[in-house]
Amino acid sequence: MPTLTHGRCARTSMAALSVAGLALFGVSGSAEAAPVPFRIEVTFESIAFPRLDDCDLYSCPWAEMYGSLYGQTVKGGQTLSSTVRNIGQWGNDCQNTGWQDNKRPTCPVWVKEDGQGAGGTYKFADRLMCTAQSYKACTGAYRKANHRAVLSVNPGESIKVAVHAKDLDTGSSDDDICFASKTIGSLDAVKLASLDVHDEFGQGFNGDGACRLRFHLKTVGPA
Ligand SMILES: [Ca+2]
Ligand SMILES: [Ca+2]
Repeated sequence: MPTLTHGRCARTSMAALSVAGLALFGVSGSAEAAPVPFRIEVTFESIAFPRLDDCDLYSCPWAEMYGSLYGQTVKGGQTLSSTVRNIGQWGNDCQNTGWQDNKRPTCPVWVKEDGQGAGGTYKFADRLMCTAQSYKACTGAYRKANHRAVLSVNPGESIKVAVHAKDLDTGSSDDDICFASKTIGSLDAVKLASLDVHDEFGQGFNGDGACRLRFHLKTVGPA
């Protein structure tokens, strides 16, 4: 592609040079200086809850979770692009389901603290999630293996992976059980060309939950 572009500019320059040679060099130069974006695949791998507490009078190491996962490009404190995966549906109070169930994808999902019954590490590939542009509404159907998203990232930008998950409560407002993010970057062209990063982040115990989320960033090509 660079060769074709350059060739096209070269042919144009032969025709236009006699009219406005210096101006043409200016246009050609700015085109070549434009940053080259890279395609970076974000994989939301898993979430675990080292601690959950959903009771007032005695320990209840579980929660009825719903929430959103975010893969974003950011620069200078501004979010440039955002792709979202929703688990359950914010504001939808209905009977919870199991992590791998195919029923009631818009309802909260039952999660347990590490080491409690079926609790442990929950893989996002196994959970019905919908693609979205915000936590508010899906833009696609709920499906499993919907845990990857591709971002277009320019040199100088950073990649932010974030999660906001809540525990549904009746009789009181819902609790944050995983509200955290991690930013990788800024990333230059050399790093973006061969990015392959496994990382994790989470939330310390806030009285309702503590969490740990694992993710993977990998270059899959030029944009
Ligand atoms: Ca609660
Ligand atoms: Ca609850």
